[in-house]
Amino acid sequence: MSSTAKFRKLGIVSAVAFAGLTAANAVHADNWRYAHEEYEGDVQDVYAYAFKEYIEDNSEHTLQVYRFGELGESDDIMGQTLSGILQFVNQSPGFTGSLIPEAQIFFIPYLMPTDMDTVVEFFRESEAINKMFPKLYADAGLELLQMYPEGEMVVTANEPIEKPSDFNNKKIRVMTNPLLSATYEAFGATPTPLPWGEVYGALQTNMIQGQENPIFWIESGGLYEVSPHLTFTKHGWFTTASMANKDFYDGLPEEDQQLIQDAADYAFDEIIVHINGLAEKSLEKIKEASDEVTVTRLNDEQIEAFKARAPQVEDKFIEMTGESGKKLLNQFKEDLKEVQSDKE
Ligand code: 6CS
Repeated sequence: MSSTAKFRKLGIVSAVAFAGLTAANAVHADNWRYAHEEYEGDVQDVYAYAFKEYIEDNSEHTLQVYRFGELGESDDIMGQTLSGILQFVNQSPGFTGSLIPEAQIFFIPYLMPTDMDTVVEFFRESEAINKMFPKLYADAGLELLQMYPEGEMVVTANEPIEKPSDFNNKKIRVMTNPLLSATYEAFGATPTPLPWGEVYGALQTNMIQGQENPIFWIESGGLYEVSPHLTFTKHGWFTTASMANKDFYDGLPEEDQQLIQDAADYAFDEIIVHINGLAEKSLEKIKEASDEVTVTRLNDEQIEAFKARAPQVEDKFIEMTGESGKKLLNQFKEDLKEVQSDKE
């Protein structure tokens, strides 16, 4: 073969190899879809964009983020994830509780501590969160990536709430899981389960007289405009979770699974920084925006009156979840004891 012919052949071989490599890269560069339940700049959005940043900085993949309303309500984005239209979803146990009853554990009042350092350590270290929940989510077709806190729950109502009887004859909106209804029943209210999209209008038209949410959401969703009396009851934290469709996740190469886990860890760390001081800043914004708002912080004695009603909700949780819920609750309590003793 002449040298020109040799070079021509080498050129063809390289072109084929290059085309092959490009094809391999192209196959590997996917565009994944991720939906969450909140608006621009809210906690779940900050988490989603940190997750996206990590994925895009460390791979050829891209991530498209959809916010609240772009693809429907929380239950819609979960349905789309389970059917494989979306690869990732962020849904809060407040809604997932109707699919995975054990996820309702976050609605047993006064189970979680309210001080942020303890809560954060609990999410990082807890065996119930990091070992038991992934199995429960897997049984529902979901790869649980991260559970994380968004903020302390605060009640808003048409009047300040100081004692359980102040809840009498008030319809209080709850997310759509039955245990949260049991909590508000125990507190003396009439629980009204509603998807997020209906809450502002229902408060505005007095179809409901109150609701609960973390302060940043009360500010960003403008809830204080239509429900101006804020009460810090210290009964729980708003928790949420990021997850993937399990079939999609299981079908990925190990390298991509690791990338996703690392992205979830990265986003968790970003969120812990983001929520530090967020409630205080949001409360300041609310006070600046409205003269009507009142803030009630229950004292220990007032809290006791609500706390005394928690055991009946715990019983209800066991009734709804059986052995599996009992085991989870025991582990949850053990994990909490451990992080609390670390803090002493
Ligand atoms: O109350 C709700 O339904 C909403 N609350 C928050 C903090 N995030 C999303 C959720 O849908």
